[in-house]
Amino acid sequence: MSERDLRPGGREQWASKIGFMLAAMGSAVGLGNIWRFSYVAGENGGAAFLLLYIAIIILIGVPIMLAEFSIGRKSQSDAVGSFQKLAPGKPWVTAGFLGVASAFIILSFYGVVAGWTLKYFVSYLTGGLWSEPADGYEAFFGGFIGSSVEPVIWQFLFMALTVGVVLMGIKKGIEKANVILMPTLAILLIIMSVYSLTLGGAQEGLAFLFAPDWSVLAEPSIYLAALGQAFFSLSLGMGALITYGSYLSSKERLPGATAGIASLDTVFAIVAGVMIFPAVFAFGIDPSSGAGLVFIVLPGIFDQITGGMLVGIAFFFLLAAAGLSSAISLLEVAVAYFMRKFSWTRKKTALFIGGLIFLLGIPSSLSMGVMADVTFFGLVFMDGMEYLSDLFLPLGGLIIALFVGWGWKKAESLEASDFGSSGIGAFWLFLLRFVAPVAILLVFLAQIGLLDW
Ligand code: LEU
Repeated sequence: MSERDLRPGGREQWASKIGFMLAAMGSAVGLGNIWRFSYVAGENGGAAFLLLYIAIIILIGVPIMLAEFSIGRKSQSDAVGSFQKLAPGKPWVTAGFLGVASAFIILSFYGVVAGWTLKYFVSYLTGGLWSEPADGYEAFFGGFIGSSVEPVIWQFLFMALTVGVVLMGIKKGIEKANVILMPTLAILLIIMSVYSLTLGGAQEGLAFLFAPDWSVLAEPSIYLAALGQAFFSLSLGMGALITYGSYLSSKERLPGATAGIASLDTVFAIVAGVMIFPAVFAFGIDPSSGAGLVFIVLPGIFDQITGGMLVGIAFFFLLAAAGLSSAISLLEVAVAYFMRKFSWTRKKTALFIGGLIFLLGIPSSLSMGVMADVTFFGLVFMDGMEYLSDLFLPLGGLIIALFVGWGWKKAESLEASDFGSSGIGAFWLFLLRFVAPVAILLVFLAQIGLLDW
């Protein structure tokens, strides 16, 4: 890094506005849009879930995303340091600690799933998946994730890549990687969606995704699932966007960036749905079959396409890359915090924290096999970690909304967000002060069964 990249205080900055946008989009778009969105939507009834999800994005997700960017840019510090700087001695810093904890929790299992995508990429590359395995794609996937050693090796490789990029620093590492990969992934997803629609399950698949069966809304758990997925997919409540915002200079316009990032992320998820669900029905798979959905359905699609192995190579490469740009943002949360806290070098911090998170992820990987009987809250380890993130992220978001809505002076919030005195700024504050907190609280109450309807 050259001298010019550092400001007084020695922190880095994005090289350009587009670099920031791409990195934030890279954080948002990842396995969450494809792997997690499709299986959570599949488990929660499809279309009604999607509408609930979109409503949450607009009313809760977008306002909180802008709040996170505003906090980060204003404080020019990491997730914890931001609150300590902006509101010293106040309890708001809880949101920062929750963010760092969430980054650990999420990256631990995210690395496992991203490792699966690496395995699939390499299997396509080397011919292992060019034709359907003798006992089918489902058994292949089950056999792979259920084994003890191999998935952990892939998880290790993925974590090593993540650490490698974070080691290089935000500009050289994080900013560069996203420029080519993201648009390519978008194009491939669209092509695959169009193809998926020709497989014979188009009508059922589209109906599942777009024709709501409202009765599923009577199930209280759908609300936490949609809220948790919205936070996960937009990278909210985990400190990532505070941290990325802190590498911004004050020249940028935050509301436009926020709207762009949130829309893109949502479009990615919907296109992924259009790619997956028609194929799910064409192949007679149960949409609620869980976390393996894309790993079972997509190879089925590639199998039908002439030259499908090439598409398979490209797709799993891009999926792993999208996962990498998200994983980087998670690791950066923890690295930025510990670097400042203990005055460690970036290198030492990235290696140490990355190693710790890798170890924390091993039980998640094993919970697909030898540890399948070990449960907490009635869930296997990996599902338990996901459930914990469904709780932590909105909780962090709630505190952030209250902090910017009530903890800051109105003029301060409006200035930090670039809204100035515009009417839309007042509406944003209204969402942060009332709508988002009340909605999040209601979802929590519904989840613990205190809300009866
Ligand atoms: N937003 C990312 C995704 O959708 C995940 C996050 C945990 C960094 O994959």
